[in-house]
Amino acid sequence: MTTSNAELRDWVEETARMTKPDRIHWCDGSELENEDLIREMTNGGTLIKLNDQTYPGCHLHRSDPTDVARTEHLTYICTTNQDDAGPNNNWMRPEEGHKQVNTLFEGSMAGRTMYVVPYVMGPVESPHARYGVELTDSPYVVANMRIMTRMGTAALRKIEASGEFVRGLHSLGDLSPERRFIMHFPEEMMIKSIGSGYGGNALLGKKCHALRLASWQARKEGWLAEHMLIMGVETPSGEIFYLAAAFPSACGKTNLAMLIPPDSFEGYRVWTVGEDIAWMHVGDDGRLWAINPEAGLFGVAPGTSQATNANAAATIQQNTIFTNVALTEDGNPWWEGLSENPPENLTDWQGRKWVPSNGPAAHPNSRFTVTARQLPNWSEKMEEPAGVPISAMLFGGRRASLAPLVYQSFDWSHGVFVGASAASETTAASTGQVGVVRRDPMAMLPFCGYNMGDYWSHWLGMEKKASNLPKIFHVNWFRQNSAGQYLWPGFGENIRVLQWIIERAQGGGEAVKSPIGYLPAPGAINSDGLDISAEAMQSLLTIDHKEWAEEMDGIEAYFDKFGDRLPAVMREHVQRIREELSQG
Ligand code: SAT
Ligand code: MN
Repeated sequence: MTTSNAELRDWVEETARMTKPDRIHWCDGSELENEDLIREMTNGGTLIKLNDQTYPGCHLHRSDPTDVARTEHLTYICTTNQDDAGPNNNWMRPEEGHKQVNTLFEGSMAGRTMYVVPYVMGPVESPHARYGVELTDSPYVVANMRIMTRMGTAALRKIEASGEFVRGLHSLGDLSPERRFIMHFPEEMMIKSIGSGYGGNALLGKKCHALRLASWQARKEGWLAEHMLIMGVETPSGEIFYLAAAFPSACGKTNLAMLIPPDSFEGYRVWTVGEDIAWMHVGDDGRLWAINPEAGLFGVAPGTSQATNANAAATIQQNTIFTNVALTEDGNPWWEGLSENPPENLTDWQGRKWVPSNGPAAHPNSRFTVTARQLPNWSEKMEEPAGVPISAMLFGGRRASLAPLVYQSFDWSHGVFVGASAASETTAASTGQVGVVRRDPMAMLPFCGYNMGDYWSHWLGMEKKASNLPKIFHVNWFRQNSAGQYLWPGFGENIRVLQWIIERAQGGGEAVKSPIGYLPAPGAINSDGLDISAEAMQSLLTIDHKEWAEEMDGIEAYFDKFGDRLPAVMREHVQRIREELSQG
């Protein structure tokens, strides 16, 4: 196969001259092609077939032990001006960036096949969909891209018709962290990634295209590309309200998107439209309409179970690729949290007989890849070209202290401030220390493809473009007491918070004004049938003025890094909140 698009053809040939693959394979996305790939990988040992009775169509992949998470320190935005990348990104000049990686790509595919993977991000017929082509020497990447995007012939036809596509070049190289780079060239709509086979580093449609490059494009074109889930909450009246929510990686986005309300919430249902990324455009009605650019789920396995996320648990029972989970002697996948006690004779994520002294059996960032269509609560709106209208946006993270369970911003501008000042404890989704608080504006810190100061200006500017923007909230499911116990039960019970959010977005719901925003009035969060003390509820819904005053210092110091790219109104929010906090 080849293509009528000369630019694509030339680029494939040019790349082959540099990387020297033995073969070139143009992916059509068919079932047959996938079977061939899977067979090749199982024969070659990079995939292990799981028990066909209990996990039909499922496979396990073990990555290189040094290649298990995104590597933010090796991720670059290459722009002509350093200020355009901003203090939130590692930067290189485009010429330098190309030079740095091209030497590594030289002959990197020798002995391997180069796969040409055309893909669409978004429903294929959506006017908001975007196209890309990933050239990769990893069949594992191809199999994952087939699940995560609309990949194959239909995508190629779209590319040929429009002529526009993001170019993504990926090679495993020698998998050495010393020779690993994830380079973005937004001015050329190009990505070059080498030395890693891991999710966000290697499935280029995801974070590299749908967030870093798309955010750059979205700013130019007046829309938003965000690290947000999209969920529909159906209320007993049958109406469905769509929410978008941004949390840093591994902070429960997947669980929230698939929430199952407790029995006492009769008539409530949650529909999943997306669990990681939202592209939002202003509709004719002045509202923000969101599509999910992805087609699959790339979720964290540990902690996923019938009890915590029955929808995900059911979804990953078939046709799923597991990465870096443990293996039972019956050929089933296993991870911490799947069952209370680990089964006997486990093989750990590195293929060794598991002994507790070696640490967890499954890697803390082990993952499952599966088509969203298998979700019991799959929303058919996921295929809707126009997307869904968003009523409310949620920002949040993991905060053991400080942030209350929920609060509402006063208006759009204040909501942008709330998102911009969000912080969270770090998780295993990225290499580096786990559990330290870092600012993660809009959960986009690792994914914003340009200067965050400009990004906030762009967010603020949406007010001029849209007459009916969503209401903005902040949530924190992870508040702890002094003994380190979680105060809020989380999971399905989070519907209680969503209920208040939906009421507020409709202009109802009881609230009290505080310096940081509207807090739920006492009793406004439905706690019927919930085993929670009045004291716990109170600490979840009150703010400590002294702690918040310190937080304002931290926020201001963070904002200072953005110099004159920081929109002035952000400092005004800090000032106002400070003054109100000091008034008691
Ligand atoms: O590996 S990914 O970047 O796709 C997952 C995540 O960190 O959110
Ligand atoms: Mn994510």
